[in-house]
Amino acid sequence: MAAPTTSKKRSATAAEPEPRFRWREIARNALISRALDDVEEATNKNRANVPRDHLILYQFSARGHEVAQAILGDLITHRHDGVSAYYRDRPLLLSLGLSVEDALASPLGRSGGFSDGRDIGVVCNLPNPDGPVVLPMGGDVGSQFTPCAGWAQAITYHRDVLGKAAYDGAIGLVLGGDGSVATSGFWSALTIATTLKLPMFFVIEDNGLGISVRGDLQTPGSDIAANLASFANLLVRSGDGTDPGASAALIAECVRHVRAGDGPALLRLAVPRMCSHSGPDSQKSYRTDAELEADARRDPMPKLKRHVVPAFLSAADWTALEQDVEREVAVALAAARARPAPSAEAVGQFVRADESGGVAEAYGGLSQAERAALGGTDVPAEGGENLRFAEAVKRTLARELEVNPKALVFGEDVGRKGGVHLVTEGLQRKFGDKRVFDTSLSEEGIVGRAVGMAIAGLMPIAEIQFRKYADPATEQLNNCGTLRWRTKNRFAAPIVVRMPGGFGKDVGDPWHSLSDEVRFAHAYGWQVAMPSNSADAVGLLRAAMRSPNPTIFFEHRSLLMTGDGTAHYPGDDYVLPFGRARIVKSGDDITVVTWGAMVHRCVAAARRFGDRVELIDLRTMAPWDKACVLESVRKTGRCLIVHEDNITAGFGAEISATLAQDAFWQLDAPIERLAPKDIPAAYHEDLLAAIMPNVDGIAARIEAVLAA
Ligand SMILES: Cc1ncc(C[n+]2csc(CCOP(=O)(O)OP(=O)(O)O)c2C)c(N)n1
Repeated sequence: MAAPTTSKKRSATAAEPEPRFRWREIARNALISRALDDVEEATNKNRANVPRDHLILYQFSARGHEVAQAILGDLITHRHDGVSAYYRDRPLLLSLGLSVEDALASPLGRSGGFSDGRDIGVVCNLPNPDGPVVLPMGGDVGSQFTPCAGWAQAITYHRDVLGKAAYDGAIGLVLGGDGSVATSGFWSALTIATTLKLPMFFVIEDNGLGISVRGDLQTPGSDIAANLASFANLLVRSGDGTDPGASAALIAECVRHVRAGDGPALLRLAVPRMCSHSGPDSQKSYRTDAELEADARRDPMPKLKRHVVPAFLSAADWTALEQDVEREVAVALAAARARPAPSAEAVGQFVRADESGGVAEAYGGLSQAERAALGGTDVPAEGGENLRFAEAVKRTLARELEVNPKALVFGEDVGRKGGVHLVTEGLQRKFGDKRVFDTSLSEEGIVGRAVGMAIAGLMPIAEIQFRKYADPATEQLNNCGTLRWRTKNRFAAPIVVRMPGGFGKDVGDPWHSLSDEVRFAHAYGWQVAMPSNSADAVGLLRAAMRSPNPTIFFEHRSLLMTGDGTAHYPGDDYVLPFGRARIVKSGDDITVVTWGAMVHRCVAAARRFGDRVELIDLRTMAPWDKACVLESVRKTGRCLIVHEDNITAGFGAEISATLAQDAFWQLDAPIERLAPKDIPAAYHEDLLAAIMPNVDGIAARIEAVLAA
């Protein structure tokens, strides 16, 4: 973990009077930012003579934005402040402790830095151990908002539920451009922050352009502050981000408001974009010379100098500061260029947590010590009562809420109603509405919030009402999956996302019955479980809630709605490790591999063949138990894979490919798959039955493969 080279000397409290800004520091950070932009832009312009490894492929300047950010950074001093920023926010990061060398080395793709060459240099993060923390940024505009809402809600949780007074006065700060106010992430986070009155500060750096698109297409009239004037529970301010005095006053007012616990604030700061959108962007097609000149005249740097000299620094001090900065940047540039290229051998590390020991813990999730203290056993307890699937999940959630004070359960209708599948029924009454709660109707908000909470050290268990309704959360899910890898283990967000999917009791439809578990198995970084019975559900859900990796936990609708999957309760401490398939029944002549609700249909079909069928319940798709499947198929010589998801590129294709490669010489017949022929689940039971593999159909295919 890179140590910050500067540390924050002052700490802010809610009761602090009008802050005294450290204008010398502000000037230094703004000057460094400008000097970094100069160096990078010059290199990019003259790229013909520049060696490849001195080039910055994704160069974004903060030119015009830097003064307001440096002022803002001066007030972000609380140990538990969390900052969620975007690609034009390097000046703010400099004031939060980013070293100048890292600031240059990361865009150059050198070793160390934000990601050790894995991510573009403007997508930053800063796991300052003593805070403030800069959450891992995303490349997608708008994705920064909801994790910040999660961080802000986690502040209130640490303070009010866990009783940690040290969180008092901490805030979540999120920044975005004027284009970002059109994103769903912005509105989702605004809703979360205002409905819950969270300590969250939105800063919109309004340069009037989103690449080339004008602000009036992002929000009517181009002024998000004006449009939000009547938004409840929100302090709204707007001003000139090039005027240091005015910016400082507005920033101070908003920060004070949020730190005092008076709810969220939004500040729009008008700034010029004195640069192209990014290195390769030519502005010629969408900005006139007159517009460029007008923006150049709004340069905040001369205004900063006038504000600071002579009131806070002498002219000589300013000149000396400029010279210091020039030297510092030159030294840092030489050091950054001299850093070795990142190691290609290590590129596969940290897609998931490295649990081999000896590896530094990432920022986020439970600590190893907390996980160890929770304990657990993979030996199921004897004599447990028979429990239906939904009851088993509920009991597991309740138990974890009891033993892990950092666990939270939330989602749409999860609180008062107990979930539309009644899986969380009664949990809010028992554990209170801070730990089990309803959310606003935004899946992006549910998952993004979970990510922010996990980074803040909590164990969020989010419910998505139906698999299909995770679609709006796709961006957050994907970003969560890559988070550990792209920060080279600096950060992690181990969350659990529970989602019912698959056909119901004799009903289906394209909205409530999706079962495309393969999507998550295909995504980076996720664990995926699809249990077929309540005992496995208990063990896998507990494993997920204790895991350093994020997990998709499928709850099959037909198991929630019927008695299928009823099993003995395996105990309060039962943990079933991922990647351990179950041989449901042994047999000699064919291996049937399946998972989820299809297990029950396959059991019924297999019964017709006595000892000939070996039936494997895969239980988890990521990771999946290759060894178990291979061993079985090498023994039987035949394999049928049955699943409910589409046949084309379904998970069965992955299993087939593995078998074709690693068990080819032991096969006595072609590997077969039985799955819906790429038709969505239908409503009428006759249509649904025509699509889904059924007992007779499975039996017929087993017969055919045996005869092949
Ligand atoms: C979800 C998403 N869509 C599109 C893009 C491509 N893109 C990158 S920056 C940008 C414009 C953002 O403008 P704004 O939020 O105003 O920030 P500014 O660059 O002006 O500071 C776009 C469209 C992206 N990164 N993410």
